[in-house]
Amino acid sequence: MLHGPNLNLLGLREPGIYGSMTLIQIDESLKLRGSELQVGVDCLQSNHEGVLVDAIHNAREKYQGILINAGAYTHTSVAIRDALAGVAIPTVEVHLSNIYTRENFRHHSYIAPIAIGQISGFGADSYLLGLQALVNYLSGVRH
Ligand code: CA2
Repeated sequence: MLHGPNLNLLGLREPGIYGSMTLIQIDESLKLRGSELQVGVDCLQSNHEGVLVDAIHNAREKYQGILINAGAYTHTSVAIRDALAGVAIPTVEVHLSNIYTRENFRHHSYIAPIAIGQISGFGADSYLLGLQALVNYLSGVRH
């Protein structure tokens, strides 16, 4: 699980847009659901694009899937998109808010075209839905 910039502020500010759960609580919920699904989940948050790019590179041969909320880098970062495409690890993009009902600049995602899929607008549930979707994909489950 990769969390992008400012997501360390979750639950501390702007609960109206992003909900009241903290990042630690979201990570705990992912690890718990992961254990129910019999997969391990490691989580990293960074406010720095290069740290996220390095983490994606380091995911090669260590992780089978990537769940990412790249935050504002979703809408700006060709580098993160290229890293994800470069390692070719199945990726699910998640967002707390519905990026399509917000400002126009949030409507475009550089990541979406190279992701398996995107889940946006379900608050903290987006992460759990994204994890389920990623595990289903990796297990070959199709609905
Ligand atoms: O809805 C999402 O998950 C976003 O990825 C969140 C990003 C935003 O730039 C994207 O357009 C959509 C912003 C994350 C900032 O999180 C904060 C949390 C609490 C207080 C302030 C910012």
